[in-house]
Amino acid sequence: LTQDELKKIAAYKAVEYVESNMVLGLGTGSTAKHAVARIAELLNQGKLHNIIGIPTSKITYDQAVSLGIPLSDLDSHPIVDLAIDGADEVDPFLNLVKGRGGSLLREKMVESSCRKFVVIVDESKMVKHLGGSGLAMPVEVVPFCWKFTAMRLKALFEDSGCVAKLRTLGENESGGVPYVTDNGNYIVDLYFKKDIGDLKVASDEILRLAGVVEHGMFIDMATTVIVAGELGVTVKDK
Ligand code: DER
Repeated sequence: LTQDELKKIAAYKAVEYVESNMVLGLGTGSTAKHAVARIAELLNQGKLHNIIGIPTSKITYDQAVSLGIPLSDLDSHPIVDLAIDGADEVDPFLNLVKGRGGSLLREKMVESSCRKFVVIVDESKMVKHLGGSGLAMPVEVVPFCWKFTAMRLKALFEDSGCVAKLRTLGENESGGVPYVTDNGNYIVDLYFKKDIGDLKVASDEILRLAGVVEHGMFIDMATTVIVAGELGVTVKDK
């Protein structure tokens, strides 16, 4: 099975939690894309009705519009029944790293206000500790003096050998054009040489920095994680 087939299997499994009349958080990324498509398919087959989607990014908004899923927002629907989204990393306590697709702020707004948050991943996303994989831990920051903020973020995690890099479009020598989020902010990606210890402490320290908008650690938020692997699908409940 290809990685995309595994993503699709996890996504379809998650959509089994969807019932008619639900307000649904629609996730962002290559895995969540399959869940959005599946929801639209069931709506069009008449197997689901009266669904309202709350998209977690402009790209998911566009996909849902193109598929005919009725949409609204958190202002009109502050309580979301179920959110389905992917993740970049999942630890044994179902804590997540998200945001490598750049949508972490709107995702966290939607997913922190939902009754049930089902995460869909292929098995490659499972890790022992968040941030230890050497892959990016995204932090959304205001563009104003982003270098100052990046320097302070790096200093927070000096003993974890932290490197802080502005996310740019295309990788070229001149550093390229800064990636701009749906909310008009920049992303500073943090890279750690070893895991960052207590996640809640790290989260509080990051969020206390004026200039930081949000980070990609989703702690104690997932209620269920669906993992699709070569040997089958595993459902992990909190
Ligand atoms: O950027 C994001 O938050 C995405 O949801 C990411 O966490 C998962 O994207 P993927 O399903 O394409 O790997």
